[in-house]
Amino acid sequence: MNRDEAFGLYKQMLLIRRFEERCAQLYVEGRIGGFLHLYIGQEAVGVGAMSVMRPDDYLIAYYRDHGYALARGTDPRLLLAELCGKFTGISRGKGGSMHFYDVARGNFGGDGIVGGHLPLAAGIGYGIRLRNTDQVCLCFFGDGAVNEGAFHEALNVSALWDLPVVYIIENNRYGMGTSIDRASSVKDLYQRASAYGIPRREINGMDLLAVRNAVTEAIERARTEKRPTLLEADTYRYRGHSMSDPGKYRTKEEVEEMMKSDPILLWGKRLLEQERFTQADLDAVDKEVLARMDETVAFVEASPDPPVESMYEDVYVRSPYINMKAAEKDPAWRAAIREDRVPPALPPPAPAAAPAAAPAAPNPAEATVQATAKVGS
Ligand SMILES: Cc1ncc(C[n+]2csc(CCOP(=O)(O)OP(=O)(O)O)c2C)c(N)n1
Ligand SMILES: [Mg+2]
Repeated sequence: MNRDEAFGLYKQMLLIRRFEERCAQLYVEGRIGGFLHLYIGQEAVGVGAMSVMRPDDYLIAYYRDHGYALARGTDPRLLLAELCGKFTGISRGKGGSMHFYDVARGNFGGDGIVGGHLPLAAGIGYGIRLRNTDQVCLCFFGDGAVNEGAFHEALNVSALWDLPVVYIIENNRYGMGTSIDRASSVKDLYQRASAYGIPRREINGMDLLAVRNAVTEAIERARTEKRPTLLEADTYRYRGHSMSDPGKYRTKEEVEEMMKSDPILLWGKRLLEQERFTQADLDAVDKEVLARMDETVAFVEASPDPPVESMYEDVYVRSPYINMKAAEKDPAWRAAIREDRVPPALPPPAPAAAPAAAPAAPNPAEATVQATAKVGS
């Protein structure tokens, strides 16, 4: 990795952090509806893994999915618009936080059912095998998913059919308010792969370089040997499970202790000590990211709400498996299948010279808001 690339990854992690801090604010203001699960603290996993994928590879993830879309290069304006239910959103405002899809970038999105997308990842892997390409699929999920039957089904067929899928557990120690100690008989979650003869490894998920190295090795195995891997990235979420979680199942001291190994701080330290960047360089990029967020919010504020008719759109797809003759007699189907609804062309982001309006937290790890709003998932 060269110096510019190292700096670019810092900027990506910072963009995710600042994007989500802004999301928390907008949620409290009632401008984001539905659920909101923040990735803050876990950025090194998504950014590290994404940085070694090829543009034609695939990813599929769980509901804590903002970081993957941003690291994969989806425009933050489309993502924030999605969160605010705007028609300019990446899923036309119908998906919200848990459903950031971007087909052009091979992003099969977030999934709200714990473990539900693991068999889909196996299916993507099977599709790759059938087309006989050397693509791979990365599949991200939480520690809670390893106790779901779907995890075991997916791992079994992936090993049996030699599927090029890299399964990545983001072990943040809790599934909602239940600690891993109360949920799993085996604490080393990666060892579960041994039951299926799948290569496995545990990594420090706060260390971007460790993530990159392990994912590089796993991707190489998937591409060349067509074999799956299970990685367990040890990480931590600073915020509650979702915005409605007051976090009473853990102590403030525990959270503060974990923040000492904040992935952005650690990577920033590396840039200063090994790559000859200065603190002024890091501050400047933070300003640039904050200005980009102001611009993102302005775009969303100027965006229209979805028209009522759009409620009936995006319900069906044309498919060889559907009786098209019967379907096309149905006016609702015909309305739903309109194919002229492509996302609007976006103007390029303005140059990032404007000073940030939102106050910069001096230390990204300190900017925590334990907001309480709706009760639920
Ligand atoms: C099948 C299923 N069971 C329960 C839920 C409710 N639920 C939503 S998130 C969650 C916790 C999952 O924790 P984990 O997999 O560790 O991911 P994290 O939120 O910690 O990132 C639960 C139980 C669900 N969405 N789907
Ligand atoms: Mg968890």
